[in-house]
Amino acid sequence: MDPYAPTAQDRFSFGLWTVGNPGRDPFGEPVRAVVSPERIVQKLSECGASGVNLHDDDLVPYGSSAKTRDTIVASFKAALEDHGMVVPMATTNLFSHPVFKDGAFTSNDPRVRAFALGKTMRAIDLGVELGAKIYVFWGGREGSEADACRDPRTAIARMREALDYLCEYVRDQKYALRFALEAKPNEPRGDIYMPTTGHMLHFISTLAHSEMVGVNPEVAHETMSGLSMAHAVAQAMEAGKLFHIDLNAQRIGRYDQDFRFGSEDLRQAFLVVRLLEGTAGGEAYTGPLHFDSHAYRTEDDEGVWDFARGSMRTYKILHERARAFDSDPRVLALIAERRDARLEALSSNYTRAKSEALKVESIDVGAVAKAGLGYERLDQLMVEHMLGVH
Ligand code: DIG
Ligand code: MN
Ligand code: MN
Repeated sequence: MDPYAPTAQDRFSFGLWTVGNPGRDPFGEPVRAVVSPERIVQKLSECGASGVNLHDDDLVPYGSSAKTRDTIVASFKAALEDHGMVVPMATTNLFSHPVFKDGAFTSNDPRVRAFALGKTMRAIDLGVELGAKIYVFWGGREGSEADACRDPRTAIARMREALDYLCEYVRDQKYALRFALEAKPNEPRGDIYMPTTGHMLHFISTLAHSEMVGVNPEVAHETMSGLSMAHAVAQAMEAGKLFHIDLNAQRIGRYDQDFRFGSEDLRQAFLVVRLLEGTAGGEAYTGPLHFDSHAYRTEDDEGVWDFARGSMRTYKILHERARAFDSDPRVLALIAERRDARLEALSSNYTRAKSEALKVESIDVGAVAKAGLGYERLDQLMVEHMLGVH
């Protein structure tokens, strides 16, 4: 039995747009045929994934009649049923149609903002109908090039107004749905508002129903900003706001590559899996593990499923390596927390007396400054565990 074969318990999911990506890019036409949603469901099930996600337009082409919509949805539901697949997450395409060329919720045109709200509510209805419990908002066009076009504060206020409105809609409809905001620094806009997970975490705190709203950090997007995905994930987890996650791979300073998970910065991938799975002792993430990525444009249909299988295998291999790393006595000794009950008591839960005592406390700073921390040994052990030496 392959120890790295994915199972339904792994909660792996892919968007219709990921394994259905036909290989079009800004400089070339599609290289692969369009794959039907039903075949995607079947093939993902065969690969061992358990979830399939969608934008509204991925399943129901924009402009379809109500009758066509219902026929498409019925066929998709049958495929989900036949192959034992679920829909953990849904989202809205608020970036392809030309009407969104200057944004959706942050557009200067109230007609666009109204249209975007209507389209999103219909897409929320579809997602809930398919069983989604998480709704992602990636504001791909919510940004600018000619920055004098609007005060960024107005953009933030419009985004807040839209999300508060949509939270009210979900509450009014009594949907069991939570929102996850996905940050990206740029592309397709010159700059995208609220460009990192950190920006989103603050923005969420300003919403009327912030308890319903979390984040969906993506490896590629934090990396594009030159930031640590592991730190973004950790801050989201610490805030109780990691509602979803987009796993892929990315080289800094490049366009949004959305490569196969683990195919670029393997250290970051290892550290992210270590956090998500809680192998170092922290609380684990129990939400969907979504691979928002696609096969290289060089690949044929079979290569697409190599991509999907590789994404999940790498995750499971890194999970096993993180478990081994965090149970290695040498590692445990090196990261054992130094304790000093007296100083810790003085340094927490402020009182006037504690402050006066700390101000005159004598610490042997020379000894502390001289002591080596053993991080070379620790990091070498991490690298060796990642390489499967131990
Ligand atoms: C891009 O990273 C975005 C869109 O693919 C989608 O809206 C979101 C959901 O994963 N990620
Ligand atoms: Mn991306
Ligand atoms: Mn994404």
